[in-house]
Amino acid sequence: KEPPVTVPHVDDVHPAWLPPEAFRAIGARRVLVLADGSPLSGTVRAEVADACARHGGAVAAPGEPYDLVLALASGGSLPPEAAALKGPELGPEGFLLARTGGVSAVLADAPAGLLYGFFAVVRLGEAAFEGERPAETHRPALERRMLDHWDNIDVHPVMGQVERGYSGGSIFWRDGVLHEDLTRVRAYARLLAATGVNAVAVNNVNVHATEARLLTDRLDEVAALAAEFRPYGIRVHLSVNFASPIALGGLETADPADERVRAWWARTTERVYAAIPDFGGYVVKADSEGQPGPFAYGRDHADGANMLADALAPHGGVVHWRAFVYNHRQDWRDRSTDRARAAYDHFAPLDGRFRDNAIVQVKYGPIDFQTREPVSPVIAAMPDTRLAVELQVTQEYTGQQRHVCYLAPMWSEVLGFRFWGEGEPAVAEVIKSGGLVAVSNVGDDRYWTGHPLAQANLYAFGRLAWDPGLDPVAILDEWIGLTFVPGDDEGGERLRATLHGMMDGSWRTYERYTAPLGVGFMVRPGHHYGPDVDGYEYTPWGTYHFADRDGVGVDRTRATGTGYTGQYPKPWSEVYESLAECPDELLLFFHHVPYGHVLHSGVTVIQHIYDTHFAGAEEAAEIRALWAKLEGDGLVDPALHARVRELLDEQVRSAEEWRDQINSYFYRKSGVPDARGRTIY
Ligand code: GCW
Repeated sequence: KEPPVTVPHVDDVHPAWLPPEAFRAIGARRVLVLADGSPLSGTVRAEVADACARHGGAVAAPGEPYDLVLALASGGSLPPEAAALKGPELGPEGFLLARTGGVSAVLADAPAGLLYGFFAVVRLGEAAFEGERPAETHRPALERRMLDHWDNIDVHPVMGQVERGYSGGSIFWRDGVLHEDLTRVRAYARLLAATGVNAVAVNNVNVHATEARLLTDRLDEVAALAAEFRPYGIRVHLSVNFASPIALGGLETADPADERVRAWWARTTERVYAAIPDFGGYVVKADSEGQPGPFAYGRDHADGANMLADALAPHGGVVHWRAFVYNHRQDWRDRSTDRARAAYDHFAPLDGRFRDNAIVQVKYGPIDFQTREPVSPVIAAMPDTRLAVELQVTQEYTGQQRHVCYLAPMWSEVLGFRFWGEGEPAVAEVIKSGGLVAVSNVGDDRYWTGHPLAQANLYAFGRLAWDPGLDPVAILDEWIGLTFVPGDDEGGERLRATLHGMMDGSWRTYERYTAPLGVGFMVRPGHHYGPDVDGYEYTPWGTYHFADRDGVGVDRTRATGTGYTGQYPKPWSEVYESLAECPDELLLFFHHVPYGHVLHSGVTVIQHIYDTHFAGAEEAAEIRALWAKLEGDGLVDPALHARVRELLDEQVRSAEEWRDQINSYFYRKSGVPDARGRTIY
């Protein structure tokens, strides 16, 4: 039997969007919980008790009066407010929320729904206890809402402990062992549950020697982490190395068709489930950037994924098989190879061949988490496959948590993109059964995410995965309310307005001062921070811009280029193919154009480059100025204010560096001066 849940509170760590004050509305009231003996119900009871103990309310005993009731619909003697709500099926995670006759009610079919309903009331705060509220049904749009950690146990000589991590070390491991005190992991699980996340993969998809052993002799560490996530409804997944049968099993092959290999995976997986009965499954990066995979044995990715799916199926697990497969050793002289084509070319022909419990996990764009990419055509090409889309909450290419860059507007565009045109399904509908995955931005930093404002990206990811239709600005407003608890007075209004002013448009600001018009990259090779226009131009990585004295951009048309536009269904295959119709923001992703080419906006490409780079750097300075005005007025914690101020100095410096390098580069290539005569070097 599980020990009773205690609500985790960690000293010296920022509470993110769950500060004690966020629980005031609930905690100051009388709350009745009618649930079962499950661990998740225990969590709901513990949360209610914790909030009430802190804010002077009370856990109501049956028969006592109450202001809020949280009830399982299956419960025998429902009070009238809850009984009246009974009706639609809510599913394993859904809930109903209503308020009638002075009582607020949450009704759920299962304990997870009750937990999500509890956090919905937390989000509403006082509003949950005002007036009347007609019954609203809430169900997650996507079955699995998952964060992938790129954490290593050891500190990798090049990538550090957390690959592409900008928030310190891992919250799971330190000095080669699991953290002794895992309260922080529990607190993380709680934060995630409050956004709706229900799955976490704990280790890097580049599975090095030490981390490979999490599957076998270090499995107890995964079990210990699962025990922290479980009380908040989150299942743990593990990244595994495709060659494990060789490295860990003593076999000489990892061929998915070899019976000994299949038997090894079956046995190993059985042991995993013996230790972690609710284990989620495996995540695999195969035949990608040096990771082993099925190609070595003349097999394809369906063969590889299905082998693991078969090992997991008897236990109800899934394999997330990543579609990020491309040749990272291409010859830059070879114009016929286009990295953007790779995932589709490898995976689209395999549609229909994947098992039901194999999920193909596709990065949102065809290249690699750039600030602006078209949506990956793989998502439209595999109707008979469960697909998950992968986003990057960690800001590898979007400012590395030194720049303010609120990414929800971009994610919302991706999720709302309609491959088959207006009136046809959006991406969010295509991935219903596969889910949404993102690389986490969390580390052992005091603020969890390095940049305190980068917490908003983590929060927004969970909220969008639950409901892709939410408005990113409204999500941000919710996050501000929970995190900073601004009052209804002038100060509170000012704080809210300042954060919106800094963050609402910050993704577009970042886009303006970095690589122009969807061409991508132009970052320093290796660490990927800051500008280096030609850094990747003559490398094997397949990320080129092809700028010369006459023009810039990648010709991906069917007519004269790599043919990538042909991977889209209509209307987009035509829209992207057409120089006249291609949206400005993606022009250089699809076309190579002369500098004098006139955009829909009416300016030439070269003038657009100058204008946006001057504007972007200016906007970065405005963001800093907004924050500076809050200094010393007591609206935000001084330590948090100082951390953000320092980072904003770096953002402004970096934005100016981007502006000057990009502008100088294109001025020198093209010889075309800025129409407005501003300083270019
Ligand atoms: O964006 C790239 C990163 C790699 C990462 C890879 C991937 C985990 O630069 O660090 O490796 O993508 O997604 O597999």
